[in-house]
Amino acid sequence: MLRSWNRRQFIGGSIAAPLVIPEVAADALPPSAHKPGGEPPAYGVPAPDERYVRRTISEDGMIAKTPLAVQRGILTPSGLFFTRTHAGVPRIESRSHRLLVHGAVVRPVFLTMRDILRYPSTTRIAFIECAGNTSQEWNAPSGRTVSETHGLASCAEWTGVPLRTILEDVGAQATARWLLAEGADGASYDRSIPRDLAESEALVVYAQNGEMLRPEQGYPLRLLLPGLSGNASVKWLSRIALMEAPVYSREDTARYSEDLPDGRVRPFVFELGPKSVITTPSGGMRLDDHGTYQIVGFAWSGAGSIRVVEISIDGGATWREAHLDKPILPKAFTRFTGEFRWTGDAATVLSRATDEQGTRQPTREELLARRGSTMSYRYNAIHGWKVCGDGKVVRQ
Ligand SMILES: Nc1nc2c(c(=O)[nH]1)N[C@H]1C(S)=C(S)[C@@H](COP(=O)(O)O)O[C@H]1N2
Ligand SMILES: [Mo]
Repeated sequence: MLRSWNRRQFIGGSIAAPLVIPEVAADALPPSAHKPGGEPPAYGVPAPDERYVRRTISEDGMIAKTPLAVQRGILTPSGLFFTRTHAGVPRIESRSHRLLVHGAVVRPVFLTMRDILRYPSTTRIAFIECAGNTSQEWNAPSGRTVSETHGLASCAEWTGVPLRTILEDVGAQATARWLLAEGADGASYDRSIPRDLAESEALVVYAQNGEMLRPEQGYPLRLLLPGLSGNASVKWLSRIALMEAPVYSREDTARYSEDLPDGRVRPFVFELGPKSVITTPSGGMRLDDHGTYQIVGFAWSGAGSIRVVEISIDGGATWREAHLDKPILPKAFTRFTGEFRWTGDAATVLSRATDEQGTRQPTREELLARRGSTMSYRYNAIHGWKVCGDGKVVRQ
């Protein structure tokens, strides 16, 4: 069979001589080329060979981690987005869901999803990271794969209504410096959030990666606070109360406050520093032969966009700049790549990110010196993988 889709070639705008296409013997064609294929499914799913691509679910079912090693671009597919719940995934119907906005406002309202969809909307890409991501590294470094160590962070495109628009609409009073966000799940989950932090970028989100939210991401409505600790992005959002002071809820106090080295407690900590991790090669992989490999990873910062990522292949003795793929978006995953020649000797690969504020990801020693080892949240130190002499990749 002669395949002739390329009979003419255009050079400088004029038509060149016809190309001679080499012939291909019929039996050299792949079997799939001999017959018509099947119908596409009405809602597509990954190819059968990709069935191993799965979130890892904790024994109690409250945590599902993203398989970052096989995330190929900056957007986490919706079905692989990490999920953290405190009382499981509730089943909520869009048609009966309501958002109550009240407290220090001129016009308290119950908004239906139809009301929400009538507000002017906007779309942006942002990561969410659980404050507990990589928390095992504080005291007992463990975790074999990058999903185990860093899988409580994911990135998606979100669509919704700026919180500011809703606050203006209900006439939020100037004295209301705090808001309480509450979810409709069984966790009685509520968080007090400083209004200035929330109002600048927060979205009341109903869609993710171009379709309505997945149930585990908060269907039909969630808060998204780009760049801030994940627990502030309240899912199954059912109430926003405007207040003059925080309520000191369980989540505000027993959970997401921080013990300082001097014994005091710091409540309402939301910021996330620059962080990066190499996803290829990473724990559990194996290099086949000596030669050149591509290093791939993700970097992100709650403070804005990533300015530089550096890679070391000698355990931190020397560093060189990684290539950053575009787009480089604020408070989103940035994909970085670099080259690695594996000669067969053991090697340790590390990455460190610097964000637009000029803040550089610390070493573990620097982080512990600064924040003490009793910490359990917001660990963001440099992480490494060791390529052993037999090609096996394990944690550093
Ligand atoms: N209503 C409600 N919102 C919630 C939670 C919850 O348990 N209930 N978990 C929080 C925590 S701790 C995190 S890290 C993020 C995780 O968002 P995701 O599951 O969409 O990744 O949701 C937050 N919002
Ligand atoms: Mo979290």
